[in-house]
Amino acid sequence: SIVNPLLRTGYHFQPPKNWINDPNAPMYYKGWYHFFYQYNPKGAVWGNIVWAHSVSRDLINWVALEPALRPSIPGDRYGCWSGSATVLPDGGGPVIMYTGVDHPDINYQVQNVAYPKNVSDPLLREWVKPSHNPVIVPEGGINATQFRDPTTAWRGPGPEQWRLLVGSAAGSSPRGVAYVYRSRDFRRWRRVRRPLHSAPTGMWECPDFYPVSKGGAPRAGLETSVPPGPRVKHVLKNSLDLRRYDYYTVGTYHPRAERYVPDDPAGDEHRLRYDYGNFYASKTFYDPAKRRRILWGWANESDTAADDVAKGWAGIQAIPRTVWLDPSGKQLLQWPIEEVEALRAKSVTLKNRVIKAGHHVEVTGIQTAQADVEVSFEVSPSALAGAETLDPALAYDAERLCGVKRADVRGGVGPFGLWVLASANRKERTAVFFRVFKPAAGDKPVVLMCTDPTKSSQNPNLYRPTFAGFVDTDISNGKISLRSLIDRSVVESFGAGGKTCILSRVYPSLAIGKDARLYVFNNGRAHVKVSRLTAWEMKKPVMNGA
Ligand code: DQQ
Repeated sequence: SIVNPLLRTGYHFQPPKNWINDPNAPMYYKGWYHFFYQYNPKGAVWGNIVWAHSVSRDLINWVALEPALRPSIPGDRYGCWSGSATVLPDGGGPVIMYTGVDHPDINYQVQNVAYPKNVSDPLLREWVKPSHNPVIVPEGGINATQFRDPTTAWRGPGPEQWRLLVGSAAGSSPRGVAYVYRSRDFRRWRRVRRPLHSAPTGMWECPDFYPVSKGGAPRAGLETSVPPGPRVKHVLKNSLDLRRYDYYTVGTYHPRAERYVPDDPAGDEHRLRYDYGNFYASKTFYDPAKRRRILWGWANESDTAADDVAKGWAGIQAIPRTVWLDPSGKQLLQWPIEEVEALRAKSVTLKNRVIKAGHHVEVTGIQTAQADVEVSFEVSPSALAGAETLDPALAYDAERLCGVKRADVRGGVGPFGLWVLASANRKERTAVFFRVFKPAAGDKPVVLMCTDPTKSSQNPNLYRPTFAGFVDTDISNGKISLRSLIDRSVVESFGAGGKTCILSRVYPSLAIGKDARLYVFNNGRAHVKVSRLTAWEMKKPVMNGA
């Protein structure tokens, strides 16, 4: 089969060809952002995994270097899997801890360490693996086939000051587990007997653990070793192997006991997600240059493996996001890093445009296959009384709710939002929208955010589930905002200033290149006002020489 090359993303991180998956060891070092990722140098399917390496001054324009880690020692002969970097204090340079597979059939996993050959090279081109690898092996009943993805290390009390987590699974159900290891030198690691935390979710891949500032300046991040305190909470994120999504809890870290307790006792069941779409194996790092914490996440393809082979590539990284704690303390907020705005080119703006019930308006004057759209909606507060009632059986299941109440199902207040990557006849369109439900007595209205790609393409061989999350926002003033980053075969949306995010991969067959259009739609019974909408064409950055 032939896949239209115009479906390849323009400003999302990608190598020129082949398969990519997890982000690895993001860091800032001597004026450069470093990004490593799981990469198959031989094809567009998973396998032969090495650590590819790119560097950037701005997290947007990328230069590809030689792979940093490839199988070369007994401890990684069958693969260099995911891991993280720790930049040592006082000019000590960075250290990478990563998972090596040292046995082919059972995927026996160990943890290795690697150092730059030359810490004064800001590009960190060459990495060496000391002969004392592996430095952590599965012992004491740990399942050797479910033991991987070491985190960035942080410092705590005691002589073995460094700590990190390794993701695992224990028991037959099994529980997801994050084991803590301590070290003074990144060479000898000792496991703390009880894990930092565990939950009945299945295997935890790619754990991430970091402090966030409570009541701090908006968007401010904290260095990974900042200890807990009255103004510092911690976040634990895990990637669910079985469900293929990343979830997190906000909670309290107790360094002496090496325990973490989520604030919401049901947090491991309710499962706040960074993203309710296609976003996995994510990882954050602290950027000392701009004092922020940045989140990277992998977005897999949702076409067929055969199409990936035909394209010659598979997988992208989401646009890096700044993450910080919402003032409520209950969840995180995310926003595309400000640098992405440097790609904004020609724009159009709509102001105070009323979209009547059942109507839509096209946004014309720019090309929108590769665009950034920011929109503020307003419904009159009195119209909120006309919102639909929420089926109690679906009240906790955003995904099912959106599966039933798709973009084309007429509502009361909403569905309203954007049709992106739409064809001129609108046969193809991906809907990104909100739908408001009447509150139970005394509560605030419930806001659902959805991406509905069921009409995104005429191509029948695509995986196109609806994606959805609730938005914990007070819409009683009638206002809500949406931002969507559109990039040819990806739509990355941020609801209510980054409270709820959804990334979706779509592969139009008509709405490609110049033929892609953008609309605002309202399929509810209440009028909706677009108080302001600006859409920008996005330029193509330097992307690894592609
Ligand atoms: N991908 C890596 C593993 C990790 C998984 C292998 C998550 O280390 O657990 O490519 O996508």
